[in-house]
Amino acid sequence: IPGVKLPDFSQFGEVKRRAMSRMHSLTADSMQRSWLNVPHVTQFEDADITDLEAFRKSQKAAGEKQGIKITPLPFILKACAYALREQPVFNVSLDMDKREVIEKHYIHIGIAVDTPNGLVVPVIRDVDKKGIWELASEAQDLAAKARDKKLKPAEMQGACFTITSLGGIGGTAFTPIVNSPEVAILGVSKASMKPVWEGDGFVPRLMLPLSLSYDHRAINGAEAARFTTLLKRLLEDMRELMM
Ligand code: CAO
Repeated sequence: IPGVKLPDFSQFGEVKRRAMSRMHSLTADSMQRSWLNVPHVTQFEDADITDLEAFRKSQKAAGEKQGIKITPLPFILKACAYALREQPVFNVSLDMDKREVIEKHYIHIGIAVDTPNGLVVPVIRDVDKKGIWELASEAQDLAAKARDKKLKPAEMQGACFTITSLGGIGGTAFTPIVNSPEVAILGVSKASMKPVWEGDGFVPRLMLPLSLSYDHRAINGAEAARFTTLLKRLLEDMRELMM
């Protein structure tokens, strides 16, 4: 592709050049690789997490006793693991050279962590086999390690799917870039109170915006809509996860 030609910026004002960090450089390459190789589509959904949030808040004190901060993230991890199991077409990679689909029979999920040095994606292994406390604790430990630059390479490898949550920051929706060779990524934005029609009137409900970007070579729009619909159902009523 044609490169972007840089003008001499100093003709417009004062400038300073600095070297990219290694992490910045690697992230830039991998973003461009995914963006150019993967035909992206993003599917949006809002999940009503009013009940889930009430439950989460009721568990906060119990979490503090164990030194675990419980956020919506472990619940979203659990719901994604269930959805990946239900819809295995999301748990594949494509080998386009051999025209093969590689199915994965494990569920490891990456979580994007914002650090002062850039974006890092540690991986939680076997999410389907872990409970909410374990997932909350592991996410918290991995995020802390990421921020302290203490992650080992193996802790950043092997993800089947990624969750990128900007929910603690803000925004109503975004279109994440698939972390190729994975074929889908879930973006989570900040939950907010919205009026929801309930048959005879509007009621205030806490709505969580979800943005699922996927590789359209591996996944069709109908499958993506089924995936986000399932995630919505699970986040609105987690009882299905216990069955
Ligand atoms: N809606 C509303 N509030 C939310 C929320 C959401 N979707 N998600 C988290 N929150 C709340 C949490 O509950 C917490 O509030 P309380 O202390 O009152 O419970 C607060 O926001 C901060 O949460 P957090 O960000 O510390 O924790 P987390 O588990 O939600 O996220 C992590 C952890 C590591 C994903 C996050 O810190 C992070 O780094 N996010 C950025 C990821 C990123 O940069 N993505 C972009 C990648 S592409 O450039």
